[in-house]
Amino acid sequence: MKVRSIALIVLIILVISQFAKAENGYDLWLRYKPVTNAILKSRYRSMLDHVFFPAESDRLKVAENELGIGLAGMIGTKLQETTIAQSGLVIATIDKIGQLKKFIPAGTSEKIGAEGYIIKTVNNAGHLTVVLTANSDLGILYGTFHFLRLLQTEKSLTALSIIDYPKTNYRVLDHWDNPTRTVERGYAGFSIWNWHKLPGYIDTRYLDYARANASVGINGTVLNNVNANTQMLTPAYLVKVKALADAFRPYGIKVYLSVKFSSPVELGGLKTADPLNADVKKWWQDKVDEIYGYIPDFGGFLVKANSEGQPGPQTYGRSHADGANMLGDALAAHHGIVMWRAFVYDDKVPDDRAKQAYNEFKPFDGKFNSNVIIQVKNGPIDFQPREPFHPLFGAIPNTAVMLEVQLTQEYLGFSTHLVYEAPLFKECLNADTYTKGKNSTVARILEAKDNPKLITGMAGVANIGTDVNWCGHPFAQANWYCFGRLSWNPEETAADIADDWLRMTFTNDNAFIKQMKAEMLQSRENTVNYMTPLGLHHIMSANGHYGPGPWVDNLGRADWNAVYYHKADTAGIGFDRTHTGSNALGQYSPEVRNYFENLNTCPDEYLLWFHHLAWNYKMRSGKTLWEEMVHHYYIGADSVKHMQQVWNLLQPYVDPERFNEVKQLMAIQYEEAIRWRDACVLYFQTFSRQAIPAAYPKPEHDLAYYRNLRFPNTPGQGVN
Ligand code: BDP
Repeated sequence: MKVRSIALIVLIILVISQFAKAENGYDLWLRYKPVTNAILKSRYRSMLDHVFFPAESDRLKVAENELGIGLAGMIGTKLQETTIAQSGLVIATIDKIGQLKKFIPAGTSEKIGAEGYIIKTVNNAGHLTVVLTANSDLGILYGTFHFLRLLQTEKSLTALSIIDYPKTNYRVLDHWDNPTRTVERGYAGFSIWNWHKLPGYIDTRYLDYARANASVGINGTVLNNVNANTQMLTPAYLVKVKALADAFRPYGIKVYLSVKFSSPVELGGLKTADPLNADVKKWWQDKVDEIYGYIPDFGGFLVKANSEGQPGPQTYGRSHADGANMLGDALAAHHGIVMWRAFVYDDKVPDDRAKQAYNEFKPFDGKFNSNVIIQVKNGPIDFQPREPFHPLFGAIPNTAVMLEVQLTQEYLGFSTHLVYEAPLFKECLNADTYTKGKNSTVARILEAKDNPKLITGMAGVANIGTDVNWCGHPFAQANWYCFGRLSWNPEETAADIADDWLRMTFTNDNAFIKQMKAEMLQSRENTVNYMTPLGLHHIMSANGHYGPGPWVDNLGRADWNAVYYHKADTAGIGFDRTHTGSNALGQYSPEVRNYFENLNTCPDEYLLWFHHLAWNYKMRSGKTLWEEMVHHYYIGADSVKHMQQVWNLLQPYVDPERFNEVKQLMAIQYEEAIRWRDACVLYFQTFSRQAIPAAYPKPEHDLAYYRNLRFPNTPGQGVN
């Protein structure tokens, strides 16, 4: 009896301790689990048992606190403060590192600027010391996260020589969050901003959000939807915005607001929002001054104007430059900026929507104020699984330009599909625009290397919500993470970032890393294959964009319909954007234009984006276009099955909670991939009039079945 009750107690303790270890994903990549390599751990311990870290400011206290959590978790030591001479780790701004200054090479302080840092192992009078130094407290904060990452990824500390600084100025998350707490295109629950409880209640989630952002160098957050509600500019909301700004400040994060161009009418009672009208200018100036009264380091405005029904300067016969500069003038004295979106398309449907942004902005190159930056989506249509780079990159060399990417997976399977987006972002960043000769990459343009006086930046549409793991899918966290890393340094590789993220988020075990990294790097191509292979685009279902809808042909305007984009008929398929078609290719440099226009060089990946081709067109593979398309749909779906198999094999390396969560999500992804495949193949078959090659399994249902499926209440259709 006694033995049995002891056994029971032991069992209960075991169960409880399992629970205590439950991994729900909340800690993101900041888990700080014990270092598993015993030799490394003891080296870390002997080096880091004494630290010099004078932390006077709020920002330094945040860094010191993070270091404390990290060291306690990873090597089980407490922060012991001592003198520089006795420390194995010295963290302080350059003016405070005393005799260790001699180890900082001449010119480095200028190079790292206001946000960069140096991490260097030096011989400190006979013993090795890691010096982490910067010009500012913010540099120290970023450097501290980098230092912790070295431990998280189990790197040696004995010969460090890191000089790191951001290559862009504004590294911003755009939340498409509404005051109702719904999130437009959000698939991870509701908005994390609890407007009702603000300003009185500061949820610890806000601080964890700020920590996560600071850990990857994100320095700004636009709190509300680009389809902006004017409420945000009222005093009742500004005090709430101020509370968030105060909470984020120690982490180096500024807040921004999306504003509606017609606010002077809707909030101010004016008759017009004409940007050249004196009363309108005054209204905005007063509003901006009021905001800075609450938030002295407010970041500025994000504006969606004359797009998808939003008002803008063109409503009053004025240009984008007139509108943006008027707001820029109002913000200038406070050092705020305007992020003016180039995602414009108005009610007059053009011959090709892909051309509209270029046509509207190119004439105004050099006409924007220096605190205005044009925010350009990676491709000319709309965050599709694959698009060529946007022709505006490099086309407006005298205008500040920032890249906008979408982290939330509106067109990439919501939060049930595993899609690592860094390869997508890198495809755009590495694209050569040839606008200043060879090697005029988008990354180079974003970094303003040829025009250093321009401000620079990158924006990511956030994939964050109230789900306990923040992003809905454990692997979607990698998209938040890689956005930060790439906005800090667009030259980093998708593979290196995935490597770090996997180590920090799961384990340092190389067997796991090797296989899962390969799956992550392949995942975006998988999804392109089962959704939109060979340059197809915008064939998602109407409005909610959930699942396939290549048949959509009844929406209010031509360029909202799938049929507008694929143009399939019995003769062939694809959007002719060459000189015989819309000539959207005419917006690119001659080298790029020729490359895509010439069928001998145009990569298969972009084929139907730029060309309308016959179903029997011979592909490089020897297959016909029809056969090739079918092949891509099938290998796309098969690749998800492969990913499932790999994941199952990796079970021993992953905690049960996240293992099961990902396993279930992959099963959903597989089902949806099959649905995409079968629906698209059957639909396009009505035009090609050719059989699905016998080698492939036949679709389970007929086309009518897929067309009639309805999915009410799919997430992401926020109420503004
Ligand atoms: C589209 C989304 C829409 C956004 C729009 C934008 O479907 O909800 O408002 O982008 O970027 O992809 O403004």
